[in-house]
Amino acid sequence: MDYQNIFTRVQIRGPIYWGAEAKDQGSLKRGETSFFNYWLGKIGDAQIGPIYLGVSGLLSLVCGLVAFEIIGLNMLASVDWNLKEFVRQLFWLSLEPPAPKYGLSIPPLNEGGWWLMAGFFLTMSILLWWVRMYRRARQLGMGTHVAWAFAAAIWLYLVLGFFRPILMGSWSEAVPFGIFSHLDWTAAFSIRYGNLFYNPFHALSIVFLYGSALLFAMHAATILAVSRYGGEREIEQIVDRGTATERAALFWRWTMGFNATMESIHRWAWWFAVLCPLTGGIGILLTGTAVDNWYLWAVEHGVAPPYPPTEPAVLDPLKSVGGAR
Ligand code: 07D
Ligand code: 07D
Repeated sequence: MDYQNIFTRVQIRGPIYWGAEAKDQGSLKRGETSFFNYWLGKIGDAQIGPIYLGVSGLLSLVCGLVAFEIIGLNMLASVDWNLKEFVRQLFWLSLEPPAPKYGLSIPPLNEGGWWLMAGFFLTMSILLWWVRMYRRARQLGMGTHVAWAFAAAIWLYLVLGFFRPILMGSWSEAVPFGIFSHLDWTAAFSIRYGNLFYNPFHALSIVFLYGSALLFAMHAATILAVSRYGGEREIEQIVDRGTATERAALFWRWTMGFNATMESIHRWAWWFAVLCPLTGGIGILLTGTAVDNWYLWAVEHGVAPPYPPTEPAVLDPLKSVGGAR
């Protein structure tokens, strides 16, 4: 039978492995519990743990829980503490940022104060989790690539909810906490600033988003296709090109004349993933601060054609008297 290795998972069970020696144990000792799970072994390593719960990890979980509670309880309050309605309307419920009249000041709790507090704790939680990623990698003598990739996502998150609202002078500019409400915010943002498709950084972000998916598919498919020759043992294949690498490389030279290397493909993947939120964050930061209408910006720069001349002329509605800011 032909071995294709798409759904097949080879599950290997050795004795529990405690991991490489770390330089030191950090603020709290690494956990001493470990066990096997058959079903998780179907998609990854069957060994669960030992887990490390350091100070930054613990604080991050606490802050995350506080944010989650604030959001959840506010949502529950918004349906009059009715659990059934809470579940039924969950995706439509939302904790909204303060109204524009409050600017960057601290509003009353039920007029955006809870939103500000939830945002603070969520941000603390995310930043502390970043510290955990960074410190665990250093202790294992690894590079800090994961932490820096995570930082790129945090950059977009901070632009959306912190840096841009501050530049605009109002928390009301930030994203609400809610499943559909944050989608509404996204759609409204695009319309308010003249269609985000004309924002070149949005376009770049999409390039890297689609590019990430393409690279992920190409890389994963290539490695799975040569796993029968040991292709997934990538490190060995970097220092000593085996027959798996030779075949994979030749496949791409045959089909497109050029191949990445066992090492460089990961650099491609890392940069594509990182550049998606990095360019996106630049695009959002420019919106409303430097550029008020991306369509008109595109017309001005010869990217988009202007509307055909009409009588009376089409004016930017936001520049007319009473246009919303
Ligand atoms: C698969 C890894 C697992 C992560 C998951 C997300 C929460 C939220 C809600 C407490 C790929 C866990 C979700 C913790 C709990 C509350 C109220 C990652 C994987 C499963 N979005 N967005 C989603 C966030 C923004 C947009 C889904 C977060 C911007 C669009 C999920 C942020 C804009 C669509 C979600 C954030 C935007 C979504 C699935 C932060 C522009 C969808 C996410 C912190 C970038 C999709 C109903 C996913 C959907 C979706 C979370 C920001 C646009 C709820 C945490 C403001 C157009 N977003 N989003 O799988 O189905 O990510 O929405 O910035 O279509 Mg979003
Ligand atoms: C959200 C980074 C923050 C996340 C963090 C994770 C937790 C969860 C979980 C315990 C995703 C924290 C995690 C708290 C804990 C557990 C389980 C990254 C995030 C730190 N767009 N658009 C993008 C497309 C349109 C709009 C990017 C496509 C319309 C706005 C991406 C289309 C309008 C914004 C993208 C399309 C519009 C974006 C996001 C097509 C709406 C942004 C990249 C085909 C009508 C964001 C510059 C990303 C951005 C963004 C794709 C259309 C609005 C490339 C494909 C025209 C307002 N859009 N978009 O990595 O950066 O997100 O824009 O139509 O802000 Mg868009």
